[in-house]
Amino acid sequence: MTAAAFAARLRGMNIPRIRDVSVIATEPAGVRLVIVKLTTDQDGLYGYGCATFTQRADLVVEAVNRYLKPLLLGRPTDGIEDLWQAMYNSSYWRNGPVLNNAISGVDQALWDIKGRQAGMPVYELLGGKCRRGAMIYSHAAGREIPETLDQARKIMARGIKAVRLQVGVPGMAAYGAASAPANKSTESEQFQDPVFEPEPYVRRTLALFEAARKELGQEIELLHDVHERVPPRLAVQFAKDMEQFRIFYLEDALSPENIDYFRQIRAQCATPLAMGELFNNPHEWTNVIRESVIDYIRVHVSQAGGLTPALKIARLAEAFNVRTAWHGPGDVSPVGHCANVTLDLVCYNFGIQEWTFPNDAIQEVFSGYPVVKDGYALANEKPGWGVEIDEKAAAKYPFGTHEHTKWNGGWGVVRREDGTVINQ
Ligand code: GCO
Ligand code: MG
Repeated sequence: MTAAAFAARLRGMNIPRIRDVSVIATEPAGVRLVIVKLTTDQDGLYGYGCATFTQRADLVVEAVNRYLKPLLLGRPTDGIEDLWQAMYNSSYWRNGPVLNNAISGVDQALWDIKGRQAGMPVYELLGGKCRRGAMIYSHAAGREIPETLDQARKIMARGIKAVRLQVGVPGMAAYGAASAPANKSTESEQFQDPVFEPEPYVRRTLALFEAARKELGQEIELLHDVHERVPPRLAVQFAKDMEQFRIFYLEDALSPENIDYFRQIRAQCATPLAMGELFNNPHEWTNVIRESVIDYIRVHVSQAGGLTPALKIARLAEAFNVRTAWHGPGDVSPVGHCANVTLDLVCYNFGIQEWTFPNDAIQEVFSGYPVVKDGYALANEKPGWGVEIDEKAAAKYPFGTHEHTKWNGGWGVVRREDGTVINQ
């Protein structure tokens, strides 16, 4: 569009209204992604938002179609905060993962529309960049320690400056790493599930970081994700034992139910702590930020309800010297990764950005996946998020069998040796 056309567009721009709300449900990389598309009454003006809660993706699709769509049709798109509050309060009960993700899809699409209208990337609407790129980290995982370290070397060879290390525990389920087939806990049917024991996992992880520092050196930034799988008392000791390796951060040392224990970890060691991907409720992130008992807030942006609340979280965190490290695994859509990078670039208290590189199928469905150069993720310079979605291609990757409905699918049931289900 010519500059004159833009200028004409900007002067007395008439306010678009929502003509359609649709959902793109696709899994080009075998992980279920949910994107909301808002189409306005102005020709060619639409926006996309990430609403990905991969374990209950179908429910998010229903929440958008059955509740948010009727609420929003015909509404003007210009008041983003106003619409966000209306959606958030319209269910009376709130702060749950399904509705928050549905709201995020609409919220991020409204920001995309605003950027497309203005002819600017969303980061410009938020005041522009305060860094040229966002330092990323990538995942290295293996069944055995040498395998994890080999993966880490490959990541470092690509100029990436930070690596998350995870390793399997022989004979046990160790989420986030390739594990040997986990032994079944007992002969009785009820307890026939993979076993995970915290102490062997902790010993194994300490050995992993011992070897990593010896073989990879001191410069590389190392991270680890506990996935809230050890009892709080052990988490305190584990964080203390990890201090010697001077890691970038230890993530999810506690489950959301046990975040008060962060005070004890904080009082006993200097290991940097990250938490937040499982948070839904403002009281979860507000308390750990206000007390500065963590160093990095790791919220899954769509889980908090989108860009609008994430901006509030980032600003709150800045006041308490907590830095951002937005959740960025494979179960965040390319639109969500753009929202992450936007936040990374505009917020002063950026920490690090978890990164997932797209496979060919993702690139076939989504254009505009943020580019990584020398270990830094760069924003799209196109209006809005800068993402376009080929919906025909997306339809080639429909939601497959619901592994999340299988007893040991997705985030399956894992038990202690004695048969107790592990959730923290
Ligand atoms: C991370 C997360 C993932 C989650 C996954 C769950 O830090 O990237 O912990 O490993 O387990 O996003 O669906
Ligand atoms: Mg995690």
